Amino acid sequence: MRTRNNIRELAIMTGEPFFKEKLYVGRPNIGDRKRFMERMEDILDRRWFTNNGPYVQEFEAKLASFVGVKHCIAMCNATIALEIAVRGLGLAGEVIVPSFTFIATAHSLQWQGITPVFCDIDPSTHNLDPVQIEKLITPKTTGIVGVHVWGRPCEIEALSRIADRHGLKLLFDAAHAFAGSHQGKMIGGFGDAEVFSFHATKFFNTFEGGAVTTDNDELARQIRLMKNFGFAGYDQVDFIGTNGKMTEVSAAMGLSSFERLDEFIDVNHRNFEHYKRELRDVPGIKLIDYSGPEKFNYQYIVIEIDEQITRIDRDRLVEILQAENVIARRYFYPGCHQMEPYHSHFPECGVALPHTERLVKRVMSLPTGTAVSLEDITAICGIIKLVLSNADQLAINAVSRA
Ligand code: T4K
Repeated sequence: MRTRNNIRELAIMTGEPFFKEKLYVGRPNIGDRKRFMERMEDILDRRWFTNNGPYVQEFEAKLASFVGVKHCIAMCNATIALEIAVRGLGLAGEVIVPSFTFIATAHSLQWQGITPVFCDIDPSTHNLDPVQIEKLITPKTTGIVGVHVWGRPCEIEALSRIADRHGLKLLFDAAHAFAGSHQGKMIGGFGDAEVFSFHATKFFNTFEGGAVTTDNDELARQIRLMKNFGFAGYDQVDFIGTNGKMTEVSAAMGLSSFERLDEFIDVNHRNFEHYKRELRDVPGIKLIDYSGPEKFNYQYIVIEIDEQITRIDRDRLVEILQAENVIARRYFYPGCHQMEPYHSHFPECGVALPHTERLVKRVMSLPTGTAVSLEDITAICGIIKLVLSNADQLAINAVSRA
């Protein structure tokens, strides 16, 4: 098998990129093409493209049953789904969220004039630290948005207890967590509602898409109206709404992907186990684990770099990998609190987020999914090991050299 044997061969030095084609985090998985194309023909024949069409209805029913909830409302993406869920739950004032998340979690609040109050994470789980949440509750707090980062569930019971004790709403951003479980129950059925993303880069995609799942009948009724401008009938608007509808084409992709769900998860799992084997004995590299009796989708391969041990920092490693066409990503650098408008609103906020600040400098995501083979993973890990065993020569990055 082809490998890198010498640092002189690295693309960052004198060599050509190891991979001719770029390997991405989030290369879309594609379900059964034939079934998708058949559905496309159907859509064209029926001339029903959006507005709660038959494929959207079928998609919602399949997902509700899979997740084990009464209601699944499909949407055009998870960001709009979050915004609508936030509005449907009546959140206002201040809402507690992690900073260690994709910016959409915070924006879905700020977009509606609600202040996201950033809470630190537990460094061992990368999820909200319940102990820190309690310290941030004020008379203005109306809710908590927990994020199941990398698809690993938040401390759901602890968050639920805090929400109950303080009369707060509890929403989960489950963008990463479709097909996962917690204590034997599928993610999607916790809190007041949960929101999934089916963006192209998610292991289960509808091109763009998302959904709110809930067991709350009244909330579901409102969310359904809100995602369709508030229309309750042809000429009747009941309250303010937006356009969050999923198209038939997206639902057709979702149904075709759903038929291949097990296969996508098996490939992700296989890739994860291979990364785990390859990186097992590499000092200073910790692979985020998915273990235990629960279901996971294994869609994020995330490593933490302990620079004290590796003697090379995360950014330099990303730079070296990207030169080899391994497009590793620094999710979620630099943390929402360091991005605008939040950085200007709360310039000192980082002081209260020591674990977030530390983690955003240490983590990177590596390519996986059906577009990545075991040989690719062996080669990626081979490059990482070569770099680490020559860290002293490679540690200085282009900026420092200049
Ligand atoms: N909450 C959380 C916790 C989230 O992580 C997200 C989204 C959301 C909410 C909001 O969900 P949506 O509104 O998007 O449904 C990506 C995704 O765009 C985003 O959906 C995702 N999280 C986030 C973690 O990652 P970017 O800005 O890194 O995407 P981008 O365009 O760089 O894509 C990543 C790589 O994937 C590219 O380098 C190339 C490859 N790619 C991408 C697309 C779109 C392809 O190969 N084919 C494609 O079609 O955010």
